[in-house]
Amino acid sequence: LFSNGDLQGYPTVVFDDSPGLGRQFEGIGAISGGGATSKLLVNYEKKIRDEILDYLFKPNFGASLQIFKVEIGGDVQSTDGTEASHMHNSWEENYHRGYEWWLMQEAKMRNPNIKLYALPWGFPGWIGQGKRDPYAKPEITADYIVRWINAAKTVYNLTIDYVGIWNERHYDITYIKTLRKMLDARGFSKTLIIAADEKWEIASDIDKDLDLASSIHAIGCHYPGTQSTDDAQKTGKSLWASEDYSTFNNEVGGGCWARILNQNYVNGLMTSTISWNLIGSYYPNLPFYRDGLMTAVQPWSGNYNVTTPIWMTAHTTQFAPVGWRYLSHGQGVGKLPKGGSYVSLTDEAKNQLTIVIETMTHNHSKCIRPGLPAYDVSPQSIIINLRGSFALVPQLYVWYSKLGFNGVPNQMFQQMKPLTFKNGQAKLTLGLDEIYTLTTMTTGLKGSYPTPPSVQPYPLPYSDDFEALQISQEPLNLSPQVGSFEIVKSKNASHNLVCRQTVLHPPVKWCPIRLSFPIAVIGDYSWKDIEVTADFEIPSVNGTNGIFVAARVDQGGCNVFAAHGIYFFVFAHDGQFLVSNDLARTKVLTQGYVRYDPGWHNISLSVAGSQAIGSFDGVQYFTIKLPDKPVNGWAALGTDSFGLADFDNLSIKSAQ
Ligand code: 147
Repeated sequence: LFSNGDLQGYPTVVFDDSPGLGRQFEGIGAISGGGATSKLLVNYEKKIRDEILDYLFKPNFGASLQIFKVEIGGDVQSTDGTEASHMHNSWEENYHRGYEWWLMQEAKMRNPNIKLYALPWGFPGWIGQGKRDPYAKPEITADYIVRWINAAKTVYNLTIDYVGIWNERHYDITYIKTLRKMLDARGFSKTLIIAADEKWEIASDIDKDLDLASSIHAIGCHYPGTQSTDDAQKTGKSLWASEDYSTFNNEVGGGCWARILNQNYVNGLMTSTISWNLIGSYYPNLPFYRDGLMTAVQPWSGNYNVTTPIWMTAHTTQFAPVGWRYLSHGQGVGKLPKGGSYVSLTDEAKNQLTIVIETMTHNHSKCIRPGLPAYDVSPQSIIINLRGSFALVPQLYVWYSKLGFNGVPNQMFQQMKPLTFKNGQAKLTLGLDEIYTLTTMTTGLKGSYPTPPSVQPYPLPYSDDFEALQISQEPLNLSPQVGSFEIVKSKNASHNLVCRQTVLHPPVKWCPIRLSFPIAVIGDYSWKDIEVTADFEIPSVNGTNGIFVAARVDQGGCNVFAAHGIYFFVFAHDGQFLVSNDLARTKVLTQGYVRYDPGWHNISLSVAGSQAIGSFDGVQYFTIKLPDKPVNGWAALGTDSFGLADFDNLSIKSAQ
C-alpha cells in the first residue's frame, strides 16, 4: 500500500470533474485602440515588427492571444489619439484607413483561430443626423457598424466574432436590438453582441426583456475588480471583463494581470478577460504610457520591450484553448489556504487538464483601478489531489514564473521538472508573487528573438514628403490627437502625395470634453529648441480657416485642448497670422498679416531658448521673446477648425 506519510499535515486542494464542470472558457485577449495605442508599431521595419507580432499573437510562442479587440475608428480622440473612421462623411466609404485592418490580418495570419472583437469609442459627426447622439437614428448607426463588419469580410476575409455598442458610454436597448436584427439580415448571425462595455447594470434590462436577452451573447464589464453582481450571474449570460488591466507594465503590472486572469473567474465567473492595451505603441507622455502587455515606442531604433504581462498571459493561453471548461468551484477553482488562487480547465473529452495557480501579494499586484482590498498571502505547501477523470494522471508538466522585486531578477515562464503523482497526490511548495501552470499539455514554448536594438533619440533632422505611403494611409510618426490625417493625391504634380486633415465636422465625442482644433503631434517630448517647417494648402471647397505648426506642445490625449506650447497659426481668408502660447489661442503672443494667396505655402517656426522666429513663404514675420513655459514638448501641425487642409514636406530640425 502506498504510504503518503510525507504528504501529511499539508492542506489538500482537490481537482475533480466528477461533481460537474463550471463555465466555458472564452479566451484571453487584448485591445488595439481606444485609441491609437498601436500608432508607432506600423513604422517598425518588417523584420522587427514581425518579432513583436509573434510575441503577441503566435500560438505557443509568447502571449498567444485568443481574442483580439480593435477600435472601430470614429475620427475621435479615444485616449492616446484618434483612429480614422471608414466613413468620415455619409457619402463616402473607405476600408484602407488606419492600421487596425492590417493588425487584424497579422493576428489572423499567425493564429487563424483568434477571435476578433470590434467596438466604437466615438462616431463621425454625421451619425445622428443633426443630433450628436449615435442612438438618434438607430438604423443609421447600425448600418455604419455593419458596413465595417461586412468590409472586414469582403475586403480582408476577416470574420468579426464579436461586436460591442459604445465604449463606456450609455447603451440604448432599441439600438442593440436594431444592430442584432441588421447583423442577422445581412448574413452576420454569428457575429455576437457584447454589451455594454461599462459596468454590469445592463443585467437588469436583460432580465426584463427576452428580446434584449437574446440579442446579447455576453455582458462585458470594464475594470470589474474581479467581481460580478448576482444580477449579472443570474442572467445566465457569459460574463466578460471586456476591458481590464491598464496598468504600467512593470512587475506590479505583471502581478495585476496574473491575479485578475485567475480571479476574474474565481470571484466573478468571468470567462474572458481583455487587456487595455495590446501594446503600448504611443509616444511617452501621452496618457497611460506603457499600459500594454508590452511596449514598442521606437520605430526609428527598433527597440521594444517584452514585459512580464506577456509571460503571465502565456501561463493560461498556451495551455487552455477557447472552448475548454473550467472545473467547478471547490473542485479545481478557488482560493488557496494561505492566499492566492487557482483555476483549472479541461477539454471536452476530459483528456487534458491545465491548472493555473497564482500567489500575487497585495502590493505587488495592484491594478490601476478599482482599489484592491487588503489581503494576505504567505508561503505555503499544498497537496494537489487529482480525482475523477484525472485520478490516474501520472505527472503534470510545470511552467513557472516569479516576479522579481527589490533587485531580484524576474524568472519568467520557465519549464521545470514535471510533478509526479502517487495515488493522485503530489506536494507543491509555493512562494510569493509566483505563478505555476501544471498541465498535461505538451504545447508550451518560451519564444525568443535576439535582444532588440538599443534605444536611440528621435532622429534629427527629420523630414517626410509622404511619398513612401499609400493613398488613404495615416502618416507615420505624426500622431493625430484631434481630427484624422491621411494621405491623398494632390492636384499639384510637384506635391503628389500629401497629408490631409479630413474631418469636416465635430465628431460624436468619447472624451468628456469637446475637442476642436485638429492636431497631430510628432517627435520627442523632451525637445526644447526645434524648428518645424511644412508646406500647406487649404482647399477652397470644405477648407479650414487656417493651419498651424507648433513646438513644445505639452499635452495630448483627452486633455490636448488644454495643451500649451508655441503655436504659429495662419488664416486663409485674410492672411492673418497669430502666435499663441496655447492651442486654444487664449494666450496670444503676437499677431499680424502675411501675404496670402490661394495655393501652396510654406510655414516655419523656430524656437530656441526664449526666442521664437516665424517665417511664411520665406519671409520672416516675427521674432518674439517667449514665456517660460512650456520648456519642452512635441512638434505638431494642425488646423484651427474642422475642415480640409493639406500638408507636405514636413521637416523638423534642431534650432540650437
Ligand atoms: C478606459 C478606456 O476605455 C480606454 O480607452 C483607456 O482610456 C483606459 C485607460 O485606463 O480607460 O476608460 C476608463 C477611464 C476611466 C475609468 C475607467 C475606464 N475610471 O475612472 O474608472
